[in-house]
Amino acid sequence: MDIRNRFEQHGQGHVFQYWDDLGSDEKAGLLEQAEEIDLDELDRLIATLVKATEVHSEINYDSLEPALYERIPEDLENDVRWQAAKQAGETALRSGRVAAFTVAGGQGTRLGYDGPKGTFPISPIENKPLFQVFAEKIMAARRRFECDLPWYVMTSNVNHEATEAFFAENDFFGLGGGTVRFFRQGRMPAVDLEGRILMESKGAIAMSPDGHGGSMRALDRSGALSEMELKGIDLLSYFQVDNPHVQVVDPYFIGFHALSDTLMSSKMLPKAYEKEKLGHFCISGGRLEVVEYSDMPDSLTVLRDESGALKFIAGSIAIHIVSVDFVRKLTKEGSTLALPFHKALKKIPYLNASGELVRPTEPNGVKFETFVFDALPFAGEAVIVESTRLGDFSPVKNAEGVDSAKSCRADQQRLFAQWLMAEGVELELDEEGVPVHKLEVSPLFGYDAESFSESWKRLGESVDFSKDVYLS
Ligand code: UD2
Repeated sequence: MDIRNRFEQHGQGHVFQYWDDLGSDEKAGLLEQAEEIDLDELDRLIATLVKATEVHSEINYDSLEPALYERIPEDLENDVRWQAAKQAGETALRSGRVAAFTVAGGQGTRLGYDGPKGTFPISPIENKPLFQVFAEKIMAARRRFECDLPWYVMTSNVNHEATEAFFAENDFFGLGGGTVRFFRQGRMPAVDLEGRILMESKGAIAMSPDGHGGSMRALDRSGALSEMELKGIDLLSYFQVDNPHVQVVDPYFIGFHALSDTLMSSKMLPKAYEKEKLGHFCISGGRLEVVEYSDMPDSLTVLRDESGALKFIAGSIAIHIVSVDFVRKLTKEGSTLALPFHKALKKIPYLNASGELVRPTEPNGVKFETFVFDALPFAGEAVIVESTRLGDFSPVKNAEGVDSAKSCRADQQRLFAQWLMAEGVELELDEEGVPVHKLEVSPLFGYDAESFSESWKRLGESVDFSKDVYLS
């Protein structure tokens, strides 16, 4: 068999070691996985990322400079540039140029939750799952801007069926099945520290999602990109499934992008503390780069300017506007703009030489991933727009502590309290600024200060905040 020979030639013949013991379904499954692997590419990755003693970096850390960004003006309402951006963003939304795009292919290992992360219950009273929170924000934006605003959700082999089933069971949260489109990202084999492909069973290679950078290729291969072009959608509002605070479509941000010549824009937050786990927006060799927190030398992470502020303060919160044209350019046959692979050392269950499954307690292998922000250097002019923490970012990543469900629910309530207090409501807060009685606002009632204020004024009835309150 030709494919077996190819694996032999690349030193990966063991993948078919148990071929004769496999049933026909298992054989078909293994062949399908094997066909997906580009062995030449894998050889290159093993040589450069697994076996090389020194990993080559394009970035010269000695000359790295912080990237500039659009700061939120003190008087936002009267700032000419920001208001022009808002207007441009609203116009783009009203003319149906925008689609929401969620990357939801990750495995959620740190959270310790079994199931697609988007099904994780997160709202403080109603326990709405992450997907429902986004769905309601999308619905609210459709109503406000009178547009179709379709939603594209990238899944992976790990969670595709479960994600689709979850939306079907919940009647697509009222959005209409035809307006939510799911597609799978690609996957990559994991290898051990010598570069041998790891097997998870006799008939299956240990494969994992190819990173959120895989979204570019997956948009193209799934046909979603062509579909968007046909519908006249040219802007994608990109966000991660783990962040219920995100403004799924933010007119200011969309507008800054639309008014510029860039092909990809990003939101930033000033880092809350030195080691916060956010990528850093930097300029390297004249181009915008995001340097991931794990790659940034400590000496730069802690560096401060004359005013005492962190020098590399602009943190990436993984919210972008991506032009559809850009995805086309990146994925075009023969494009030289390939996103680089990164390696992640992981504990990967594997079949040992005697054919037994081993669950390692120490990292034993490498997974390969691409990152979407590595497209930024190819996007032209850098457009980075500041956001507010409560207004856009409080992710659910860990089972406990920072970025956990608990911290996220507290942040949601801080935000809702902020909106209410701006309307003159007095609330009892604990010493951490969280309302003593639970508070939840449906995105259909208000998804930002402005939309909340409008609904609140229309409500015209008094609300008793001495008990838990859900405004919907
Ligand atoms: C990411 C960023 C970090 C910061 C932070 C904000 C990277 C490498 N780092 O950190 O700089 O912006 O987010 O929260 O991205 N995903 C897929 N497919 C994959 C892998 C991931 O869809 O193959 C999705 C995943 O479902 C999640 C998101 O990408 O929505 C982030 O993935 P992560 O949890 O690995 O990223 P994290 O927290 O290390």
